[in-house]
Amino acid sequence: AVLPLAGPGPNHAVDDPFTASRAQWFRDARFGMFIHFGGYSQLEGEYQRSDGSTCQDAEWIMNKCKIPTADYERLVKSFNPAQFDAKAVVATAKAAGQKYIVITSKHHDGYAMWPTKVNKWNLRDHSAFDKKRDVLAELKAEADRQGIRFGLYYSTWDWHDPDARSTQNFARYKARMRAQLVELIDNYDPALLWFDGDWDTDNPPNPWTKQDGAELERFLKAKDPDLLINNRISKRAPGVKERRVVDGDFGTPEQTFPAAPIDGQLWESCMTIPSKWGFAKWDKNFKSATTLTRNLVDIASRSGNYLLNVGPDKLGRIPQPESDRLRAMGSWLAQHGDAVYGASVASWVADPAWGAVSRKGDKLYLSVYDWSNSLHLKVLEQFDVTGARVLNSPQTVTVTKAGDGYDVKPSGAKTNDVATVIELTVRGEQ
Ligand code: FHN
Repeated sequence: AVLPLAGPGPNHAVDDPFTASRAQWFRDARFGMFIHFGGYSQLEGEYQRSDGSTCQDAEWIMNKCKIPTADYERLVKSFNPAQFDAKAVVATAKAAGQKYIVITSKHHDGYAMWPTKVNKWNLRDHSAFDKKRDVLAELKAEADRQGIRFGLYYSTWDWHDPDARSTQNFARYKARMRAQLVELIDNYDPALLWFDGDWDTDNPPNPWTKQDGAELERFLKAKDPDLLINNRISKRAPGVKERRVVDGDFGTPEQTFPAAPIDGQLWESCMTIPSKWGFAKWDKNFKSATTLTRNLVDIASRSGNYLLNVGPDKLGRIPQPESDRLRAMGSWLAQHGDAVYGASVASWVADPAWGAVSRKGDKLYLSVYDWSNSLHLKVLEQFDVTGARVLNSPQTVTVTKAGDGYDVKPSGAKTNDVATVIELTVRGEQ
């Protein structure tokens, strides 16, 4: 079949109207929940070697601790996340102010979190879990019920399937991978597919080619034209840290975010709350709610999304320190969400040292973290200020022309320790 040039198909120009309309929900959402949950969760970050020593890792434990496949299979056989509660997970995302969820359907260990018919290496056929349950179906149904978009992570890299490492048999692996992706689309209707393991140049010898990525993207979008797909479906350009869009719809910086918007591209920064993605009982260095909230504000002010990860334990529960931080972010967002949702870069002003500025329509949102200096706004393109207020506060705000921009002075002290938000109504040339 000949695919049309416009419409469904690989489309990497974010300004293209087709991509822009498909991506509108994503651009407005700004904040999502990533969930790393898989066979590795059963090990909770620790592996006892036969010599009695302990090796620690998390979702990479099979690879990093060099666990023989048979031993890993034996350990995962007792995986029983009986306390996975989709309603509670989605409620936590809602309470955090997150607008979408992306859960690992298959990580690098190849273990499928749904009852795939492609192999037996999955949560239905290889676990101690209730055979009638399907965590992806439960989460999808609950996300629909609570009005949250649903996305699936899928690792193209696979440590379990021998054909994934074999140049000779790679076509067989590709066929199985396609079959699994068709199952995922048909059964769970994801709004977004999040690929990983991007066969980059760091992992030779790798049979996957850039052409394979482009073909897969075309195949998936022909099946569902509304799908959003991240850039890791294909090889990334070597050495490009920000993980810009080469293929797919959006770039994926990881554990970091860029200092400015990425060339008009859609992007989403994914990040952990402690250090690892999957649950590890020793992993306790949690970022503070203040840091996480400011990251979100900074990211929105650079036109990006923040996909913040949780790693459920072997019973399927989101760790308390993670849900505590998410709830704290949600309570800040409940009062200051205008600075984030649907907001993007405020290109009329320079990035300030005291916080971040985002823009939505005729409003600028000044999120102030640091009050040690006066609030000066350096103007790059002229605009008039026709109104000003402090969100969630009766304070008045004085805005005066000063030097290369405006001085902004609220009538009182900060209203919030994470960030106080001043809203300016502006009128520009355009
Ligand atoms: O190796 C994975 C890692 O476990 C995790 O899934 C992250 C999430 O973006 N991606 C990979 C590394 O780039």
